[in-house]
Amino acid sequence: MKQDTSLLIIYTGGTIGMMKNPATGSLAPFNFEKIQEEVPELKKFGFKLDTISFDPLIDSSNLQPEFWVKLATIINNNYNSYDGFVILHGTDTMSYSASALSFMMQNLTKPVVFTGSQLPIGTLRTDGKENLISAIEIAAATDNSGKPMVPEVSVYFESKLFRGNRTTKHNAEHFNAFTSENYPPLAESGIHIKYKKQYIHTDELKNEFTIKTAMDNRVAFLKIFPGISSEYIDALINIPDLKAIILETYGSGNAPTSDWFIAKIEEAVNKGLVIANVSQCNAGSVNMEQYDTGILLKKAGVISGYDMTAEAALTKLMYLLGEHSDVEKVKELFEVPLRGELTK
Ligand code: ASN
Repeated sequence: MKQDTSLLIIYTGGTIGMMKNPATGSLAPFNFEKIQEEVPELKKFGFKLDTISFDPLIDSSNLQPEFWVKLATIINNNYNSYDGFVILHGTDTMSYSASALSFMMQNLTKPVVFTGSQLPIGTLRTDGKENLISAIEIAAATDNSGKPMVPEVSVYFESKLFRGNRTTKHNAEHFNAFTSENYPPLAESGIHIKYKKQYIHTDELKNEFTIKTAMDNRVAFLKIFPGISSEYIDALINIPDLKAIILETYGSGNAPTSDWFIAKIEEAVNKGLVIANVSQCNAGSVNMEQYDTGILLKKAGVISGYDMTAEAALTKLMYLLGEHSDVEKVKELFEVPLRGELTK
């Protein structure tokens, strides 16, 4: 760690900073000063820790794309003044935000670590303290040459640091709320924090840091299920101005082979919609060449999400549609890794 390290903590809300509303018994966010009171250890870091709090603080289930723009703008405005950023965020949509930010930020060379907790920081058995303290340590960590250890968007939770756009919230009960089935952890903490340098993105990025904020939300999910009807698909593909549909398929990218189903997908492609294929499984990859049930989708013009999470696929499409009006360009870029979000 450098002598004059400075970090910015951006507090957006989430369970980590909530306490019980005595009237209703439900959890609502409280301010950052309260967090500091609960974690006096923060003073021991011995470097500059500044804080920006969102107003209002939100339960992350209320998140909208404008929130990502606000977050990216705060990082952009403060980029040159800090060595790294820690974002305190609700767990429910943390993987969406980490994915969105990874695409919106261009030429990132500093750590942006998302964390939160399953139990509020004021409760005895909270996981919030360890998550917060370790996330700060990771955001401040440098290698022997003084370069940040993890210059990418990551999620720290329950002793593991993951690439943000590879994560999914998979557990509503356990402290290990997040999983990254298709990419190994970037670091693991025990007595020491062990960084897995071979998995961390450390390419020299010469261009200046910028953000892109034109997220286009005219995107929809279509989860395939036994019994899906043509009316259901019709309703979706006829949404006015819809630009893209993410098909959540079975296994390695499979869907029904019925003529009516394939005809509906072809109809959507011919209307100019981007139809992308991600798997309902957390682990493994879409391979539309493995079974007849996938080949027909490919022939109909469906593009592959490979091993991308649904969260990464959604936010990547919002980002690409915001940046490019040419549908073919969107399709081309969707299938290539932009921030380490997919493996081909
Ligand atoms: N509902 C909370 C949120 O996402 C859940 C949490 O943070 N554990 O804001």
